Amino acid sequence: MTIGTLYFIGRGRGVRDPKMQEFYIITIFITTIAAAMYFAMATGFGVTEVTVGDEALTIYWARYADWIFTTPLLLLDLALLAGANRNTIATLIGLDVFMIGTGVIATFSQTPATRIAWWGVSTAALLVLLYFLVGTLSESARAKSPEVASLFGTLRNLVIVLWLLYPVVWILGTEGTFGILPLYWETAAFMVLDLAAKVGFGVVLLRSRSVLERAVAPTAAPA
Ligand code: RET
Repeated sequence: MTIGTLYFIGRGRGVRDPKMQEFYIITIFITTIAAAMYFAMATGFGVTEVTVGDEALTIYWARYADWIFTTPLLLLDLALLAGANRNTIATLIGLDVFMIGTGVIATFSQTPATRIAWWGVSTAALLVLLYFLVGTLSESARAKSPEVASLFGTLRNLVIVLWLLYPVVWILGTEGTFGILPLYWETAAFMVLDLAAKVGFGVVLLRSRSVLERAVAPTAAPA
């Protein structure tokens, strides 16, 4: 995450257009927050236990502290690329904070049934959010330019595939209480997902300066 941050800082050097700078600033914050939260988890700060029945679950709560800030920032990157309006941005971020918030309730609930019920609520919010990405946001991206629409399409597909895997890892992992995926493998899976969803996403987004220039160029007023 730190290497990703340094790479994005390097790529952003010399960018003078304030609208273009927004993409770099947002993306740099995403990996900076993640690097800090991973450091917290590695040093034992971001970890606690929750008792479910007679079992003590190890909870890495710093993950959720990371996601509550980084997932809205990822969506903001996508929304700025697509040229979405304020209402669309607010709806997306609202759904996202609701998703992570209810995911936190799921994580700290003390019975398997309530944990799974809140997981269901959170997953439903994720599905509605992805529906907005496919519908409203893709439509705004198409109205920009073919290059912007194509970059948006790549990032949107990356988000759909990766984000859908988070609830799967959660429910199969220790949090789901089914005990299918041991903590070690769950941790490894979240790490790979986090790297791909943050650093991978940022590399693709910031790869082409010319596409970002097109994204921030004012679109012609409709006749
Ligand atoms: C939880 C558990 C409950 C159900 C759902 C979840 C979704 C989490 C997601 C996280 C995305 C994180 C990203 C991080 C960094 O880049 C909270 C695991 C739906 C979608 C993209």
